[in-house]
Amino acid sequence: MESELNRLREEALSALAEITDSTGLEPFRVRYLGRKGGSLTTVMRKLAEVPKEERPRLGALANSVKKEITSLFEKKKQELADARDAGPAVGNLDRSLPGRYLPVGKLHPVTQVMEEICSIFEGLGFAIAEGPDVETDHYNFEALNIPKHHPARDMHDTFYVSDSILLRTHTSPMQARIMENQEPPLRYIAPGKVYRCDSDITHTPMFVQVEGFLVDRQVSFADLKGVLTSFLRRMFSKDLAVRFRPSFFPFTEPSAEVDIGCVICGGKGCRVCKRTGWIEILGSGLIDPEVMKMVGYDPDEYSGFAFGLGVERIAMLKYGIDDIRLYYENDLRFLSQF
Ligand code: 2NL
Repeated sequence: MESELNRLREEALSALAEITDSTGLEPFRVRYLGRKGGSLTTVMRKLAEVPKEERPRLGALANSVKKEITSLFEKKKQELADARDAGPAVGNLDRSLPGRYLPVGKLHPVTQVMEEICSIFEGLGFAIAEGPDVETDHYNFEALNIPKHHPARDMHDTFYVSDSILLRTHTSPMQARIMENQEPPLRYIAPGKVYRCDSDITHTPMFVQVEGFLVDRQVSFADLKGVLTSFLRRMFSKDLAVRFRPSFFPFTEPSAEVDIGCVICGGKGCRVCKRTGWIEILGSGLIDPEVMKMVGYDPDEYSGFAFGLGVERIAMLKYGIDDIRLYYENDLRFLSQF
């Protein structure tokens, strides 16, 4: 047994010397020091079989071998850990330095909400069309039943580039172009930037709109109500209250503004809904027969509805933002929250 212990000691010490990284530690411990089936444990069990008078000497020897291997094993473990902390020997590399900051960008909150609006309308069968920001007076106004000197032009606070060229005040010029070039049935939305010379807590000179229209045979106001109610309930909540209130737009007749139950106070009345419990969210209506004629459709054959909404306003309600100018000040402390 004595020779067996010495042989085991030699073997363990050379095995330990060959370990060069921490993955070798556990197999070594199990093989030599393990309680179940470890070599030392197995040899020490045999102490019971040796003659009584030999037992104290062999027991002490076995213990010292075990102690030696255990302490060398612990030393090895510490050496490997120190080597790992010191890192590879590459110049004066300081492995305790913090890692490099990798900034991760995000979409602007207005873009996120615009994409959400577009995907809901895509789900309702609408296609997406984008057009130029710089438009002609014809598509921005004339084709939408807003002739020169019409009072509705005053509402639009237009930025003119020249007498007949301007920054679009809404995205509906795109829809006039589509109607001129395609035959019904049509279902389109036009998202994009629009420009109006106006700036205060609820207005910025540039804002994002989504306008849409549907033209087919026998389209009625009920279709408009159904599509817009579905959209708003998908956007806000399944049981959202929605109401349609008579209004006026030059390109639609009849026209309606759409209100939703206040998403801030739940309809009880608060500052955001001005104590009415309702918030105006959309403009809409059945496309005026004059517009249908202008784009070459027979208003007796086809009818349609159209609507428009401001994306910043919807994002303000969704996220509880109270000043529209925050979107465009480019302060990352604000923008990175979405
Ligand atoms: C708004 C605008 C509305 C439209 C926009 C529209 C009209 C036609 C074709 C395509 Cl003829 N789009 N847009 C129609 C009705 C109302 O409202 O600024 N609402 C908050």
